[in-house]
Amino acid sequence: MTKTVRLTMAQALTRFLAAQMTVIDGEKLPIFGGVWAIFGHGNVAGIGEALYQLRGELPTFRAHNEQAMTHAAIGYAKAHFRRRFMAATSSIGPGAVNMVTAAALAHVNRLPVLLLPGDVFANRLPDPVLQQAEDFADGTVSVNDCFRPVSRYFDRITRPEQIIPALARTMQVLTDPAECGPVTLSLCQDVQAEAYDYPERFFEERIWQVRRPRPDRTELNDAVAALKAARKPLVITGGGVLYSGASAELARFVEAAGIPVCETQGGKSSLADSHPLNMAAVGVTGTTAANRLAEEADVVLAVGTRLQDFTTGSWALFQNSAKTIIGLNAQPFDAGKHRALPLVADAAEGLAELAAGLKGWKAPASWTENATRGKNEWQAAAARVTAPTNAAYPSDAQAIGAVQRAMGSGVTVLHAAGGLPGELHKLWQAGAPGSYHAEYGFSTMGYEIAGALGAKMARPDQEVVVMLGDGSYLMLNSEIATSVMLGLKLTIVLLDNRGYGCINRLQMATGGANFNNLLKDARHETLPDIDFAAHAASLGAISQKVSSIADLESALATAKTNSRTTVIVIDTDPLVSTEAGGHWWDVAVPEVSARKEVNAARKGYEEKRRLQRVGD
Ligand SMILES: Cc1ncc(C[n+]2csc(CCOP(=O)(O)OP(=O)(O)O)c2C)c(N)n1
Ligand SMILES: [Mg+2]
Repeated sequence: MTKTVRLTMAQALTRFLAAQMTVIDGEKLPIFGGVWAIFGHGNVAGIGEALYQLRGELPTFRAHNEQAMTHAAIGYAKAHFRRRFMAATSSIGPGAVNMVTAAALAHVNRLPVLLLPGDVFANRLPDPVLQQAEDFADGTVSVNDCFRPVSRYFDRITRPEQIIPALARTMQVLTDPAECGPVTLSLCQDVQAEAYDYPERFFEERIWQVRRPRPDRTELNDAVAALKAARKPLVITGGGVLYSGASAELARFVEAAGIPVCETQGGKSSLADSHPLNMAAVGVTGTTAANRLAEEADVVLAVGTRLQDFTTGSWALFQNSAKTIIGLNAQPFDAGKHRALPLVADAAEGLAELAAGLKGWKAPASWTENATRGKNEWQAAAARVTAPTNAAYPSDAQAIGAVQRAMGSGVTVLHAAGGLPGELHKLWQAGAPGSYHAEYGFSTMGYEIAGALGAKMARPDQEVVVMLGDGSYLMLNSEIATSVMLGLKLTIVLLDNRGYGCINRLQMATGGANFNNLLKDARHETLPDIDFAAHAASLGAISQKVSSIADLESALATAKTNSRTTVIVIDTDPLVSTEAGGHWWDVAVPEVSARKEVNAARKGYEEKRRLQRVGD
């Protein structure tokens, strides 16, 4: 006879989550770091009661906004290289759909998070329950169907025993390097509270380890042959390198073969910035060192990258018409992009086997030397734009220089949207793998502070430095209060350029009038003069506004010694960005317009579009 235990579906769900473990550096740990929760009628009585029972083993954390708490869960998973993750539970209706943006963020970035929104009554008796949307034609639709396109796996739990297969599938998706992404289990609120006789074995402890698929022999032979024929090989590293923990294999591989490396936003810090073969950022926000090589490269080994448009310069960067791309990726969808030779494998395993296959083969010395020269030139250019200044309104680059000088490369720097991602991608000198935490897959304004809270939970002993603009701060700052409440200190550097600076620059570059981006160019009765330092202080942070780069550096030195979240605000210039490096990005310019600036921009646009590769 199967031994069973009578539990509600929510009690079974939480018990199961608490029993899932992983091993990191020899230490056995719960794979779920906890559950973020904002309660409402859709989850307080069901999952709320269950979480209370398990609060010792599966901690619950309260936040101020469902999107933000999901950002925190995602930041946690990313900072743990997807080895550990969190769940987030909301009520039904607005609480649930507040998580949809964050679900999309996790989906795009291939990051694991378990979403547990409450849903309408499965028994339909109270219909329409408070916050239920009514579809006139389809009784099975609820607002939680919005999660479907942004979940790797979606299920609606309408009977208590359904949670058994649903949780098995959940763990597959969350722990699989190829499938990894958000899972949504939409929990009908009556079913959360319904009991069932669950088999005891369902709650036995399980240990999950990273799966490391090795390459297929034919694919490996083809990739080795392509590399051996290369005269101008280049490696691009994406987030998959970090998630695989493949940095040491990467270094061994490129050092043995003398192949230069460049990094996507997600892949930055795969190698330390100081590594002589690291040309650093590639693409639209790339360095001249990386982009010059990318233009000429004849074999491009793309490791763990989605090859999104910022990496490929909207597919106009790699100009060598005879090039071959090798797609080393755990996910076949990515491995075969752009007619690549697919090499479906874990990054570390794939690199090790490629290194073995190359056996002493080396790239032509002139190509490697050319790369080193380019790196030196780039470093000189970067030093110029990040140097200290007395300017009243410093540039983002100058603020980055100050943060780098004050904090060094040992901190985790985190960012997501605005002008900073491009500047940091080009200019930040990353240290250890994962010390550069960019959410640039979805580039969500408002990821920064909440995501950093999750990153700090994952790495409590590290300084987590958030860099963000006034726009991102205003969009979602509430978790400053949570960081203070939980004693999770963040150092937040807020660059106030009084508006959406980067979009204003993009608007001008596409021939547009300055319109609706900077506050001064938006419809107003009174020009806002927002006191960010006072705002942050009201949420419990230590805060300060500084008026120079030198003051920023000394405020950061003090922030290092603070034990509470610290917000430092500095006014910056909205019009300046780093000219060195970079590449064209495809942003469609109107074909007809009454503005002559738009017409001129369209002409330039059409010329650039000719560089886009067609069919490869
Ligand atoms: C949620 C969201 N809405 C809109 C955008 C489009 N967007 C990208 S950057 C940006 C402006 C960001 O302003 P701010 O944070 O002040 O940074 P700045 O551009 O001034 O450096 C906007 C509106 C986005 N990325 N995310
Ligand atoms: Mg701004």
